[in-house]
Amino acid sequence: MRTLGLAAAVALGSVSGALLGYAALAGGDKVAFPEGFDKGVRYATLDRHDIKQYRELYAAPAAVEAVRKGRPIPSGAVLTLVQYKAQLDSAGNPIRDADGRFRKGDLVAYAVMEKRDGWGGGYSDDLRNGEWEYQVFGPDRQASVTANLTGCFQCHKPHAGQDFVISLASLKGTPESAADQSVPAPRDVSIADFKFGPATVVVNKGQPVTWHNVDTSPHQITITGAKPQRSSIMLKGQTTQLTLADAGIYDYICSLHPAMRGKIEVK
Ligand code: HEC
Ligand SMILES: [Cu+2]
Repeated sequence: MRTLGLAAAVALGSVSGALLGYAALAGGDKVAFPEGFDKGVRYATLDRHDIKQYRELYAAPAAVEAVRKGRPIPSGAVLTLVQYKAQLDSAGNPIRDADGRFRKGDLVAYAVMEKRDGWGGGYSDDLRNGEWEYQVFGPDRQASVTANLTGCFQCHKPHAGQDFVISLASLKGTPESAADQSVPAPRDVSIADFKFGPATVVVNKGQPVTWHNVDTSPHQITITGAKPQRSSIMLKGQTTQLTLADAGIYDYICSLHPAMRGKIEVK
């Protein structure tokens, strides 16, 4: 009985392996767990209100420096996005620390993207993300067997103009000293269920505000008042940024759904 079970498992394994190979989507197997990722630069820390997660993003100094200086991201770059549950209060709302940031709860997963010369050739043009491959690792640091890696390619694809990265791209043109803010000010807004979260975001002059649209509906940011500005339209999964040069409090709406309102405080 035992032997039979083992034989069946082996046979099943080889069948699914063959299927993956056929679909040419086994590219994630090229990505190994990024041992020592936390020795690199933590280039961003994010609160994701929409999914109640706290996230830390890491990369090697060379990749961060390349983006700062407007150079291409080098081959061999590995970006590690560590996802944690936010700690919740009894009402199910994220608990915040003194700086207004979410508190780190249980580790959920490591999402990794890695770029190497010659990678990516196996994908169709409508899916390919340059030379990047994606993988997800569980808290045990083993590759996930359930992750939808095609979804990674689809959602990062609209960011082709900035080599498929989103948070890392916002470092372009920033000085090195900005890297060391281990806990940068919250300046990321999620759009979920036709709401901006947080409703008020605080940034420094010249520091971009980033909106992530996780709704199925498109949205577009319009800053109203004396110095109007309008962002690009974000489809599901897309991100947009606006930068304000002067201190003040700015109201904004979604131009497609004007009942959606938010505020930006520029210091
Ligand atoms: C719904 C759209 C969406 C999907 C699907 C998605 N991502 Fe992302 N990804 C983002 C956004 C938005 C960011 C910016 C940071 C954030 O919001 O957490 C990001 C950032 C990243 C980063 C950090 C790079 C950077 O932008 O600086 C990595 C690594 C990453 N994603 C890996 C993955 C992997 C692996 C998958 C597939 C399992 C995946 N992503 C699927 C939207 C997506
Ligand atoms: Cu809208």
